[in-house]
Amino acid sequence: MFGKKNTKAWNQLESVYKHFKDTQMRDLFASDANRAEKYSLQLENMFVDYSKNRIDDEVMTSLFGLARERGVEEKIQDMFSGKKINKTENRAVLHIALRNRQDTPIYVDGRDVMPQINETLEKIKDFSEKVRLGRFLGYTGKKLTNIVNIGIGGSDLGPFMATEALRPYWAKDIKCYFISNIDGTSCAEVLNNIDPETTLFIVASKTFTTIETLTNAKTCRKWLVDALGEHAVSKHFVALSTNKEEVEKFGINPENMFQFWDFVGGRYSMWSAIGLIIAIAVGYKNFERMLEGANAMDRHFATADLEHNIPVILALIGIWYNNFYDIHRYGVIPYDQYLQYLPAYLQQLDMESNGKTVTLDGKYVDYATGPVLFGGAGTNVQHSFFQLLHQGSEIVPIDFIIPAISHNEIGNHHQILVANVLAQGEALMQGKTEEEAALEMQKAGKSEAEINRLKKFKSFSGNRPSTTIVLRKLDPYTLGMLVAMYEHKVYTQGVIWNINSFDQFGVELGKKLALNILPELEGTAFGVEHDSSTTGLINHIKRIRK
Ligand code: G6Q
Repeated sequence: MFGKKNTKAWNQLESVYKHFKDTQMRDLFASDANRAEKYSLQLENMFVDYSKNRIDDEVMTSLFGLARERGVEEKIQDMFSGKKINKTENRAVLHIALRNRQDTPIYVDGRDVMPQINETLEKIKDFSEKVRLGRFLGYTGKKLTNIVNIGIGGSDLGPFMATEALRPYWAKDIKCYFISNIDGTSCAEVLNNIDPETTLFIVASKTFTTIETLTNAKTCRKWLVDALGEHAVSKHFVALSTNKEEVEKFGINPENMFQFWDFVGGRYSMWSAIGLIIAIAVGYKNFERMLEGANAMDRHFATADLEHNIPVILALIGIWYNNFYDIHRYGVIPYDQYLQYLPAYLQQLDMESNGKTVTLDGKYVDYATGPVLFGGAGTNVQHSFFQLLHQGSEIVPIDFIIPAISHNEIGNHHQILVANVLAQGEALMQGKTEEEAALEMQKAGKSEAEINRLKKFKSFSGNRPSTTIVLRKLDPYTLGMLVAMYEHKVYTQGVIWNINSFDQFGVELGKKLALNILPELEGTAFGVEHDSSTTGLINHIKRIRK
């Protein structure tokens, strides 16, 4: 049984931590001219510099020891061979099969899953091309140029993030919209701006039972039927789901349904039919390039030794902070406006996957698991929460992501952007001592008294970790690599923590309670027992709405 106390590698890391913990990265850089080269890796057009982390050879060797002890190598193979690693739901976890460009067979319960995956890909190709070329038209014969994805969680965040990330590749005449929130505003703000004759609704729901998605889809269906009549539905609605029965019940022709399977988790599903809107927006070829990029990362993850394995290394560095430095926060800052929704996407990927406290053996963990992840696009966030990153009492390890070439090389914008991301990493690592701050003020002609008054405020502790990921350019292939890298990082951490990264029971309780409260708000149920706060809030809101 895995518990931190009874593993050799964990104990080894604890003793390494004791003598290493106060080591300053500044000193490590000063004493080793090759540090950056040693702690960076290149995979195709992605370069990962992890040298600005609190690590040295002994730390890394001990971390690799932990990974080996925890069976990371075998567990990677288990995923790729279709084993049912989602043990609580007894499912295989095969997002890697969705982008298995080699088309090698992958068996689940003795059945190769590749033929059905390829069949759906063909269907996505065929349909996305027809829409783009105006061969699949709306009911009144007009081209479908407004594409609306209705979905939530894993059926929204991935396609939304990727579609936005690949905006430069959008067909000129196509506009994409996303309706996710049950808040009527989400529907209203889209429907107010589109024309039913030119709108295609994609209802994306693995289960086809999610209240938000079904309510939004019903509202959109009614809006369309009111404008064009019931017969128009089959020309304006398609469904992405595993649940044919519910799709039919909802009133979408099963011919307009794109299938996926229970071995694809919601937050891992943008590579499947859930990615249909991406394919329509950027074209099937580009969608395929995204799959190819992810596949390149998959092959790297499955075959590189741990010491050269990017997702594994990032996972281990995360473990080092989380479990030894007791740093349970983590930031992702893309310096690319097109990647502005990546942090929100990764928030789900990481926090829903590894926000668990029960091990695969059904015991409570005695160590920290998934960290709190947040982020936003640079340079904007430099002007908001970066103050805390530089001088706050919390240490927050950061992933910086920057493409070397921009899609919009206007004047020197991109050079300024690059200068900023590199400066942030440098500043976090180097910091500024009180003496350095004093010297600076002296040079600027400040008085002794003023220098003494201000030098603490103007000093930076430094030794704050970051990893810098440089992409050649944000294209579909590279986006695929990047996202797959994070998926595998999350899995590796889940393996080390001995938790199931692929279930999400934690989101169930609130959903159930909402179903209890709804009839009370609607006035069809009374006297349901709650705590006094919940009862008070229900009554307060009912009074206002009367
Ligand atoms: C993701 C989760 C969750 C799910 C949504 C939507 O891994 O399972 O975010 O994607 O709850 O579910 P449906 O696709 O079934 O509507």
